[in-house]
Amino acid sequence: MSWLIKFYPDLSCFEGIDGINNTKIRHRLKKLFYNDSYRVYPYEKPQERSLYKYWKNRRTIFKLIDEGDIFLTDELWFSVTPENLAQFTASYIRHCLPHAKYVVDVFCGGGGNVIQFARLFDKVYGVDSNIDHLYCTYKNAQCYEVTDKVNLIYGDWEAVLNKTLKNKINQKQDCIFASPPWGGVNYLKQDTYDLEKHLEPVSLSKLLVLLFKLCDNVVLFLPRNSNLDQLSAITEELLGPREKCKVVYVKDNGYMKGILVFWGRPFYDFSDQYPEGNDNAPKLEQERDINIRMEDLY
Ligand code: MGP
Repeated sequence: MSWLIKFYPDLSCFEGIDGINNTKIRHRLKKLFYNDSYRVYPYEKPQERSLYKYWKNRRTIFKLIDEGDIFLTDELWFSVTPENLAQFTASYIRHCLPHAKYVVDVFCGGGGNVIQFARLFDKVYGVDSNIDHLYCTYKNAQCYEVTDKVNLIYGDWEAVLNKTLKNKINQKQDCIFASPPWGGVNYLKQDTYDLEKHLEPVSLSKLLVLLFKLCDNVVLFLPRNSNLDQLSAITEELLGPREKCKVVYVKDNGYMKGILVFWGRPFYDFSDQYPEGNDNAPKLEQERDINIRMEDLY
């Protein structure tokens, strides 16, 4: 049976790979399945020395990594969201958006976030323009037994969001998440990370312009040294002076890993769901609302 899967992998989870223009991509995908590419053998260090520190922390990336069914490219070693953080992100969004059905992960990479969203939502759409990464997401979702909740869409994020996902997302209820490439492991070399210059494939403002067109609830995972003044200025520019975003500094194992930035009222205004004094309202240890006019609100 396993040889059959090797020759005829189930590609039904993948969208955007049909048609004559995508022949090479389908061929590439089948080859990846056939060669069992990128499998992580948990006790073998990656060849690239700069990846050793990520390998040492491999069990924080995927807790099931020792089972031998996790798949990572070199780039994914350093960019996958560690499991605890992905779990926290998914459950915080679930609490704030109790009626959400769909979550879209725009640069889904190795599937760290996709897997945790799939556990808590009806459907997750994972988008990536790198077919090797989509393949890894699929394999990792298989390891966590969540492929039935996952749709993987190959293509440029802008085109996919505009064409394929526009009619599926409920603007008021669902959520778009993105952990875009930060430009590699050197992102900490500058004291402050410039979100307009260094974020890939486009600047923060360009990314947000499209995301806000599709959905009110947007969550980004960004470098811990991100320029908060830029976040504040861009929020004001795109949403007006009265809107704000919530910034949460997230740690794993005691170490700061990045910031989660939430746009959308349900992420900071709990008055509908939790009347005043109700202790069940989501609370975060380290959070900061960025607002242009803090004095108006407090
Ligand atoms: P890190 O800062 O490179 O490593 O990545 P660490 O373990 O904090 O070591 P230190 O030496 O910097 O203290 C920390 C986390 O940030 C990773 O696990 C990823 O979740 C995330 N991350 C890092 N990079 C370079 C990227 C990136 O390019 N894109 C995305 N989306 N996430 C990244």
